[in-house]
Amino acid sequence: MIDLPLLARGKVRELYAVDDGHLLLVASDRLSAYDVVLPTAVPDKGAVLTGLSVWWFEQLADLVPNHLVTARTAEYPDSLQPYADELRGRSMLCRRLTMVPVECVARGYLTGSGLRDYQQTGGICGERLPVGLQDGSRLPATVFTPATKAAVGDHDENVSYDAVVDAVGAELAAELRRLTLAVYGRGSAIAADRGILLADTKLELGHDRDGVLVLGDEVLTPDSSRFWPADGWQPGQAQPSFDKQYVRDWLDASGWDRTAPGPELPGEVVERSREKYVEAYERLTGSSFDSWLREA
Ligand code: PZK
Repeated sequence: MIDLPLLARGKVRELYAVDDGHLLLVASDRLSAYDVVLPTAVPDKGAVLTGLSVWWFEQLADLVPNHLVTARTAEYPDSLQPYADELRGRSMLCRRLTMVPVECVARGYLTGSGLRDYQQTGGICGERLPVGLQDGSRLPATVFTPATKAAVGDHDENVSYDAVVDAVGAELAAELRRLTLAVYGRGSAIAADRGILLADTKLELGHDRDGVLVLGDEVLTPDSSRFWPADGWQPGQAQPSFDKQYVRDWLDASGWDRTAPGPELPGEVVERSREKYVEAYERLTGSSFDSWLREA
């Protein structure tokens, strides 16, 4: 147990206060499927997602500064040293930001809440789209589809660009859109080189004490983005998820009604799922996952 003030708790992550200017973001090995956090953890999932985030922050550093101070536990403050073994590989010491109250999403492909909006309105977040698009279709151009955080347990609500302008002003809204599209562009280009499609991604940005807009949270992980194997891409149906498909297939076959708590996963499903997360790390970064654990 980490005896620090808990600032926020997500479905599978926790955020602790370290001191005035710093936070600790801790990724658990929990996994959510069909919006339910499953009772069985996937060993190393939290470390894979943290290692991926740290790697992506480096790949994006010329586009946008980020909140990462260090993910090396040896460099953590003395107050965290009692927890070093528990935190190694799956935590990031971050600068405290004032978060912008907008979930910044970029979509290059149509699926999920974007598909639902499209089917109901012919567009997403007020942006019209061509007729005839299907689940998984490539969009004619990447779209910024902002959302606002809903109450705990609820889904974020897609909002129009004008609503973002009303909430944060025209200047910041334009900067959020520019940075979100730039991050998606860089991320999708790198992923495509490795045979992976980046369907969409969600960013959180905040201002540091100097008023500079900074990328926060985790970035371009399988929990904040949809990654699809490029070779299986076929619009007109749900695309297989790079990381979670094996778990979803097993859950579908199990007869589970998708209500909490969800079934325990068998060992082979856990092991296969762990392998997919590690494979995602290694394919994207070109480095071994073990090297990440040694580095942290
Ligand atoms: C912050 N979240 C979302 C993430 C959770 C909740 N650097 C920062 N400074 C201030 N606030 C945040 C961050 C970051 N990142 C992020 N909420 C606040 C969130 C992870 C787990 F429970």
